[in-house]
Amino acid sequence: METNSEKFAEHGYLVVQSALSESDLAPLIAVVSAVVDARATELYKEGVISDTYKEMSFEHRWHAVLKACGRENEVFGWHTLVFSEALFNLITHQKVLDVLEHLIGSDIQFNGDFWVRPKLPNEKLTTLPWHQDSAYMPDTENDTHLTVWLPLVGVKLKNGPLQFLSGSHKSGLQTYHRVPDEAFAVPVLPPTSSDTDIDTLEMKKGDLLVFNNLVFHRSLVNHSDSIRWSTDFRFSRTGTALNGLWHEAIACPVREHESEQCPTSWQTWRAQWETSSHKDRFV
Ligand SMILES: O=C(O)CCC(=O)C(=O)O
Repeated sequence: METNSEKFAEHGYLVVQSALSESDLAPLIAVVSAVVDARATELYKEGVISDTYKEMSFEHRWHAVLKACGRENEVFGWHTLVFSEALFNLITHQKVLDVLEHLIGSDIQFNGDFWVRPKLPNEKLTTLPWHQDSAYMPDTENDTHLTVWLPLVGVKLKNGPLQFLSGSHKSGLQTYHRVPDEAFAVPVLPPTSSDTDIDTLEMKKGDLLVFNNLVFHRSLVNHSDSIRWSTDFRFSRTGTALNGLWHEAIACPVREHESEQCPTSWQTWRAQWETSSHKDRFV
């Protein structure tokens, strides 16, 4: 039977089913819910909305708030808003790092890149075309950078899953250009033809997806009436150059071979964050 690391080397991505439990994800979901609550309350106090939709579920409330004030998401993902100990605990969670250790060894750094994505129904902003992450991270194509992607709700074809082109990482980084009306650069040569196999990843809450920086993937439109919430963070082997990436200032080691421990504490990471300037550039 193929091991996880063989599967990963072959496909460029790997889904580990039921890697996390409800209680592992609950603290971050509580942080996100508190952000939604604070924003709804603020808009209510300003008289912009006449209801805070408090009784609505995690999957519906933020969308209801935005609809009520005739707004849309302003950004594709939340960063500063969700900076918290709960986020740090998930990034450094033993179950997450155990999966990564099988792929890149036991000296692991968190690259500093994290997002919580509120993917709204029928929204263009969070519908991403085929891309390789290195296309958006200059000078990373010669190293391995891993994205861990965790659904915070179940993901089905209807609510905008990720799709992957298995093995596409083996051809290296392609050339990208900007096209009118697209927020993201796209590959000059389309990575698919009529006979390309496309893998659509329907995932349950608790499943963990990990993919590398060269594999082609995209994020489909959410055709449901609820929000497809997810979170993602990036890692590499400790010492991998981050070459001035925007998140380098908050990179930190998270697993150390010698001690088999997480060498960074929440207090240390928070102090790093406080002195970094990038937190003011992101929502
Ligand atoms: O979460 C999504 O919908 C898109 C994620 C993605 O494409 C990425 O992290 O590169």
